[in-house]
Amino acid sequence: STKRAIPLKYGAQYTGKRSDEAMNKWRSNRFGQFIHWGLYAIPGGVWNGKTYNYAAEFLKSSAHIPTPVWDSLMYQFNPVKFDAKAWAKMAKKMGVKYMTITTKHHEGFCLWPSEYTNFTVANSPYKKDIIKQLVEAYNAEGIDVNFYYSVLDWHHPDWRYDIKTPEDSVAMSRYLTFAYNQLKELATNYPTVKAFWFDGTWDNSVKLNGKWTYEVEKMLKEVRPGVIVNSRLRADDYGKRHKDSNGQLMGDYESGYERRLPDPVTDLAVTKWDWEACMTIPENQWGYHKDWSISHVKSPLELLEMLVHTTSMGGNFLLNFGPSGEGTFRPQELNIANTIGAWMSKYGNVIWDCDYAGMKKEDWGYYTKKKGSNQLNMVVFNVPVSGLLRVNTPKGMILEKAAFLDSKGVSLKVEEIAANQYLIHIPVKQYTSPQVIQVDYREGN
Ligand code: FHN
Repeated sequence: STKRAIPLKYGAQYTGKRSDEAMNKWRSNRFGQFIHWGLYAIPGGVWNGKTYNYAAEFLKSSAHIPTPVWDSLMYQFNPVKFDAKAWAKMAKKMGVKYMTITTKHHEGFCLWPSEYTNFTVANSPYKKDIIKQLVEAYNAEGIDVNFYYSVLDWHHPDWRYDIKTPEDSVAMSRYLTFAYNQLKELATNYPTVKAFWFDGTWDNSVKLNGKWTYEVEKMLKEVRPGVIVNSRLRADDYGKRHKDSNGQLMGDYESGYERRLPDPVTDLAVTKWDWEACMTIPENQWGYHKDWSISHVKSPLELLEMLVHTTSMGGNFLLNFGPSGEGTFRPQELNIANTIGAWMSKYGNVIWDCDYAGMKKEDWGYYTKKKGSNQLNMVVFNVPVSGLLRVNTPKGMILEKAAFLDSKGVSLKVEEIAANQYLIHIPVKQYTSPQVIQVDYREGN
């Protein structure tokens, strides 16, 4: 019984994984830095002496701040300590290969001098184009820059959450023209942009405009051939998001994993498409919040495990930073960048360009694998007290030798205990950071 495909005008623009050079590069990047920066960094979750625990970038809504009051924060935006080159150097040291910056978040404030609105950095005391400086500095370090863009806009008078009257429809289409123009402006004026990261597309007003999301994807790819668009942009003819009414992924990769990761045992379906997870360091804070004592703050080790976990399932890991209104990172963020960076400088090659290895998940950690190689990487987070690491191989895979990646090839004992079952023996001791073992294998019976 074949299910008849639903005819769609605004569904997926192609099917399957992209395999062009730009997409291969995006995929090989694996580790990225997300940056949420805007006017919300100035109050940092505190308004009239009161701390609001909800996400700092939502303070306008949590504290019921009228739009003109919020918007006047523009006249205080003056990040005197902002140094794009220092940010890029820190990112490089951390081991990221791309950076995604909020060109405009829900508040509507633009970090570039858009010709379509006055609500931009050009009219702040700071004046200078933040996006241009970031693109130049990060690109100079060999880091790709991607643009986050919120379609939802609390500043623009024509934005609508829903379309209930003909007037709403007229206003919203004016708004969508504005957003389309801004996106074209970004794609045109910053020619090295590699991807657009859409957000704020969940409201009915956007779902009723699947055609617009379709046209934006097309336009961006015409202006900037090879550019990559996340699934969050898209809605189809029937308002279905991410995947169209025929179940096909829209955009170039799936971007639904936010502050959570797919399960490495039960969610292996994700290995069939491209995807990216985004993660905060504290619980739900993307923009700068003055008080991080209100939530758990993830340790460098927890975040490193998430990065490896993501790589092991063929995804990209986008780790968020929320710089202050002055343009600085907090000590916890610097510590995370340094600690992960130290590990990446030794072991980055088991992350970049690596993918799902097709192996059964084991309790000691995660496998990654470089495409086309005959070598498995084992990233070990939980060392068994026995020092024996179990490896179950699929039929036809024979393990030949194993060694710690940084041991200059000193072999570890590989014991075959049954068909397709091995134990790798490692010294019993206290390990202070996740170890990497490389295993050579061959095909055979
Ligand atoms: O509301 C936003 C939030 O502030 C942040 O930008 C995240 C990042 O994925 N996206 C939205 C929530 O899904």
